[in-house]
Amino acid sequence: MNDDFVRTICPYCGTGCGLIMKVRNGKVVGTYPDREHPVSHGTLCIKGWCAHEFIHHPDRLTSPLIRKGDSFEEISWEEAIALAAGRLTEIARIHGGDAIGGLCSAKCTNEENYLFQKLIRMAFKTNNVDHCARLCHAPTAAGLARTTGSGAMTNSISDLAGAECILIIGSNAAESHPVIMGEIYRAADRGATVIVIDPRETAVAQNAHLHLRINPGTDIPLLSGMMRHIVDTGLLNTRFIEERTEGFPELKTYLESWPVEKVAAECGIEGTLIKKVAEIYAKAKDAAIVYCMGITQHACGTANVFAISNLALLCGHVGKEFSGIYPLRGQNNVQGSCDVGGLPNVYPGYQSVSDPKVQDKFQQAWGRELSAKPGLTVTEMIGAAGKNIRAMYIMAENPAISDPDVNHALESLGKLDFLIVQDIFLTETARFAHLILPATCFAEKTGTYTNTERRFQLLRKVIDPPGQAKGDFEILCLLANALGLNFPYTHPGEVMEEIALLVPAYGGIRFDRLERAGLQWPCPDVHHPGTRFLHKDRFTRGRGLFIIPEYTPPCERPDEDYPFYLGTGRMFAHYHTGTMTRRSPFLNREQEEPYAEIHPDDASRMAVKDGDRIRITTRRGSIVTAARVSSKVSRGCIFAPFHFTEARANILTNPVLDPISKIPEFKVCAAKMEKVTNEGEGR
Ligand SMILES: Nc1nc2c(c(=O)[nH]1)N[C@H]1C(S)=C(S)[C@@H](COP(=O)(O)OP(=O)(O)OC[C@H]3O[C@@H](n4cnc5c(=O)[nH]c(N)nc54)[C@H](O)[C@@H]3O)O[C@H]1N2
Ligand SMILES: Nc1nc2c(c(=O)[nH]1)N[C@H]1C(S)=C(S)[C@@H](COP(=O)(O)OP(=O)(O)OC[C@H]3O[C@@H](n4cnc5c(=O)[nH]c(N)nc54)[C@H](O)[C@@H]3O)O[C@H]1N2
Ligand code: SF4
Ligand SMILES: [Mo]
Repeated sequence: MNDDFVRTICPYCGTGCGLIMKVRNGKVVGTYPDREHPVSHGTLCIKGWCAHEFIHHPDRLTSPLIRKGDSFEEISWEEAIALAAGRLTEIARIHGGDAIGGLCSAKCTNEENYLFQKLIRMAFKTNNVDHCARLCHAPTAAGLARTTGSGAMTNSISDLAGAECILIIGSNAAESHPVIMGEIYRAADRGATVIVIDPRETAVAQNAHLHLRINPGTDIPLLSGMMRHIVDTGLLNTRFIEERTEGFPELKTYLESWPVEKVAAECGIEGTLIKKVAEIYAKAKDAAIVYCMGITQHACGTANVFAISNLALLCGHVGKEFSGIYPLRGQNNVQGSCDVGGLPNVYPGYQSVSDPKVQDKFQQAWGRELSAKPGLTVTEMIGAAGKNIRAMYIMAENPAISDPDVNHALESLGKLDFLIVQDIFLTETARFAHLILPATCFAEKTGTYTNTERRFQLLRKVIDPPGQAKGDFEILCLLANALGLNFPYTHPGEVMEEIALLVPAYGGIRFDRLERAGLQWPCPDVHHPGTRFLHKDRFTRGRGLFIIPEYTPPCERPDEDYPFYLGTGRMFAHYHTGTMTRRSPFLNREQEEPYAEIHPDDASRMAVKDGDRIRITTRRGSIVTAARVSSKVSRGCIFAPFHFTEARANILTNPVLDPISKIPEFKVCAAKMEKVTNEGEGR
């Protein structure tokens, strides 16, 4: 029997590890690590090893489906595309183009996302296009763009191994980015000090030199206290501040309001420890700050990012090989989907939709009149569904589980005049659709993903799609042409060439240059080797800017009625809304059921034992789940992963938004809990 082996890229997280997929008789039967891959060097995490397991699942969508009452019926592609184009055109004619909203996807390729935003912008003259980056690193994009000029991770993953100090803030990399965690452990083996700032005792924290178990949502006081101590003890990098930054005097004045004693009380951390950590970071020759959702998913998410950027600038720990700011990007292609314009305020390459020169450039290139008005974000579109938004086109997102205050979101989705969902499975969101389009998964398509270190990588087609399923690329071209746009593309490489023409930083990206190790942007021309780290001699915006991080404590704090802090996030075996990992037998065996972690003292007060059922309630709703009694969470705190449809954590979460980036406060809200004694109750 002849097996084929095809090199490709992992479809899960933004690390972008290299996979080798083993094919037998047209089926993928195994996944192996790629030893020659520039990021993963022959390692994978458990999700990567299992990446083939959901591909041939019998639940895969294989035909377009149309809603008939409460069920769905198969229709042909011709009918499906004609219906989609006809209904969208009609709704735009009656209500205007701004009544249409589109969600593109960090799971799809750069080329697919480029086509998606081009389709929405051209066909409906609206900028209502956004995706899950809004729920993720929107504060990073907004924050770092203002302070440095670029919202991306400054350095490469391999640079971590050279740092002397690694400060990990609000990232559970051991479960969320395990291969990057491996790089951090390598640095520790070489003598680096690893410091973790996280309210939970995560696996990352357990293996760190120091763990600051802060009160949820108090990162700004903590980072300000550290900076204050660095300034007071003269450990700041005066030369770097003078030569490369602006705004320091204002920051210095602001820091006066954060004496270490006040910070200690707010964060629940001893002053001596805050000072010690500040000194280790400031004195290190090279130091990295790694952060993730514990920083961004707050109503002060962008201010949190300002605080991180300030700390790095204060010590000159950026713009160097082994020092930098590492926002670990979440989805396999969330860096790329933002880069190629899947956002409501910018065209590809972060070029503002409201800049007349930019608008003119894209009107010329695409040959249509475009809107200068920034569009709505994910949460705004779903909030306006059935009101200003009459129709939505959702490609590879599952907001019915991933959006905050999801009961409310579902009510809105149900009010749309027309909803198209394009997915590989019949998701909870697809159940609300009028039309479902069956797409191909990562193993059935060609294109590029951009990982967290800005590396364009080639995704290779491994096998043919199931049944009638079509690639997102092909579906977008069919729909665009039916809408009267001319999308003549036959291969994603042609789209990449179009992107390269419109975005100077990707000018040198070509498919044939990506074969071996990919290319890291900026890569302005076809001879450029790509860029390993940013801001070397000057920041993208010129000087690095200190911005005062206004502190707002969590919007809901525990009170008599809701005495607990509830936080939500991830666990190692599952991925987001579970569509893929929960259909992977091996991963599902690791964790089959929903659960929430509660502290042993809280458990014993309520006579709850491990595995007992508890009801968690917030001002939005309740879920019933199994208690996992664990001192990983602090007393008075609950942690619930959001992967489980039968106990949706997002029924509970607070939809309050960060005013700058509009990310919801997924990481903190107030909750109460009780033991469920009657099994039939509360389901
Ligand atoms: N297994 C797995 N891996 C994934 C994903 C997945 O679903 N499953 N998703 C991918 C995606 S899209 C993303 S965005 C990343 C997310 O990766 P992470 O951000 O690492 O994951 P989370 O579990 O959301 O949250 C990280 C940590 O933030 C901490 N935290 C909560 N509140 C605070 C706070 O106020 N301050 C601080 N300092 N910390 C806080 C939590 O305790 C938690 O340990 O993971 C990616 N990788
Ligand atoms: N409570 C809480 N909520 C959160 C978070 C949290 O920490 N706490 N984190 C937020 C974050 S950081 C993120 S990134 C979001 C993620 O939220 P979503 O993006 O909504 O979640 P996913 O499950 O990744 O959805 C991807 C969908 O794409 C489908 N799919 C996969 N590959 C393909 C493909 O190639 N083509 C097509 N057409 N479909 C495909 C999958 O089946 C799935 O339905 O969740 C957010 N929600
Ligand atoms: S670390 Fe991320 S990219 Fe690498 S194998 Fe695991 S899920 Fe895939
Ligand atoms: Mo994310």
